[in-house]
Amino acid sequence: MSRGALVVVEGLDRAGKTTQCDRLVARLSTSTTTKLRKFPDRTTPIGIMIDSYLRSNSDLDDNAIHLLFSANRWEASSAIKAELENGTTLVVDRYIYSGIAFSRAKGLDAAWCRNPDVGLPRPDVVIFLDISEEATAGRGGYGEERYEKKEMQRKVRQAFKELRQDERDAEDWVVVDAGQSVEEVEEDIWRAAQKGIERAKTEDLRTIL
Ligand code: Z5A
Repeated sequence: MSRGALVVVEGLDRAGKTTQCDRLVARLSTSTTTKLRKFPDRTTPIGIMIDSYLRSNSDLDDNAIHLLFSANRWEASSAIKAELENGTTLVVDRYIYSGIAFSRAKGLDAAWCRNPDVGLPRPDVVIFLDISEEATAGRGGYGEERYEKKEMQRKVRQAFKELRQDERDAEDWVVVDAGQSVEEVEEDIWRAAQKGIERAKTEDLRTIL
């Protein structure tokens, strides 16, 4: 039995990650054991602190919240490795790239932002849902949380663009046009996910460098 694939979905707020992760999990589940994970995981003690910050119920230093987001991933790292080794394919809604992009958008140093996540499981594929901040601003629920402001989202989009060019993992990224219909985006994501699933059949799980 080969290991499961680690499929990460990234994108701006309201890009459609939740909608598409649910569809991808449903579709993969017909042929393989599949599980959805979402970061931040707001159910853990660290996640509860993050949730309070995102809802603007508490304030934290930019460096401190960055480290909490990373710690929230490390909390799950052993379970993620075990699940992948057991053959479960994981679809992960946001991962280290959101962590770096949002903190970069606030002006934190790129190398500093990445360091806390070095050593975590590396995705077999990172599917980026690309859409303009103008388009997401018109979608349901926009504006409810701390970062959902056009100027912040513009900076986050630029930070994601720089991340996709980072030679340490540029090969992992697939960009999908998230401005299409839900069904069209689903098809593009399905094709992109195959890249990670094929990699998992032949390669060991890698770690974030
Ligand atoms: N953050 C961070 O700073 N550092 C980190 O390390 C991590 C995260 C991991 C919470 O994330 C915040 O944490 C986030 C980044 C930061 N910034 N903020 N604020 P979250 O993932 O919990 O929340 P979110 O980004 O706002 O995700 P979301 O609300 O779950 O949005 P989404 O999943 O991308 O979209 P959706 O729920 O699937 O769809 C949104 C709406 O659009 C909904 O009404 C859909 O019906 C509609 N939709 C979806 N697809 C389409 C298409 N194709 N056409 C038209 N309408 C559509």
